[in-house]
Amino acid sequence: MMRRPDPTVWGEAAGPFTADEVAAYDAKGFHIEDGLLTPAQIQSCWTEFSRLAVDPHVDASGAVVRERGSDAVRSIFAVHRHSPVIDALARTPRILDRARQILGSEVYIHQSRINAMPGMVGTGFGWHSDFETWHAEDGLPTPRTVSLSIALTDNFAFNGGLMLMPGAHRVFVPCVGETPAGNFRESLQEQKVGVPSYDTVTDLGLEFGIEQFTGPAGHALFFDSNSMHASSNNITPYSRANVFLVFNSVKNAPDAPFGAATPRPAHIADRDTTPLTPVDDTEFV
Ligand code: 6CS
Ligand code: FE
Repeated sequence: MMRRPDPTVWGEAAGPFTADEVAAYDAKGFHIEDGLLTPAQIQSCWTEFSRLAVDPHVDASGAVVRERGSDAVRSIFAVHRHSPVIDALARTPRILDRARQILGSEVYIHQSRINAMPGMVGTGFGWHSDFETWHAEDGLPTPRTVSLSIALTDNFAFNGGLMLMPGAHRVFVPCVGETPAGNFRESLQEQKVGVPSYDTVTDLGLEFGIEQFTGPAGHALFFDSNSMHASSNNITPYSRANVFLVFNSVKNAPDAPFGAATPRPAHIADRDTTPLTPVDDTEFV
């Protein structure tokens, strides 16, 4: 394990976050924003999710990942490409300006997805840092990247809500093992390569503790790309779905992968670094 040499908050750009919120994000590696979306906006996103989940064109593009051994949808990728509603969502000032404020520059979308955690059958994600994968497999040079997870359904402590280790984003955990060709086909269902050992997770958990993102639909979690996080299986009848948008700094454009032979497909790791331009807040309803 090594101390992260890079900042978490890049500079002192102005934006919607208060100084206290920025300081807490810097220290913990995440921030929960209550009521980021209105009920009507949540409904718009949900309608898009329902539409994309059965769109044969989206399925044929490879963007739909299903639960292992089941037809249940686990994730739909590149939703900002497939849905004008999600595209506008990412560019609403209350979201875009927060990403710019943290990263201190213009930003673009490195990855977008809707993660579904269907009731009874949804399976979680083991402990990992996203940056590990985005560095090794996608070639992002530094963790100048912020993720946003917006709850489209209520997130309870018991339906697979995201757990994070506050402060662990300041530690980088290099993971053992080579990246097999086409690793993403397996890792998006269950990640086995690029994850820390049980001993490492135990050490980090004892040092930093665990907090969980819970709250009603519309609540949102901003978190650092090197945050250590995981989710449990959803064995409850209450399905959980979140929109997940990853903003990368245009000053952190992807290079060749640092630990894989070939970059992942564009629907998983977008290489178009054109800065996002804002939309009028009222355009996204
Ligand atoms: O592959 C990705 O980009 C994301 N998904 C997984 C399962 N692990 C790394 C990262 O969070
Ligand atoms: Fe993750």
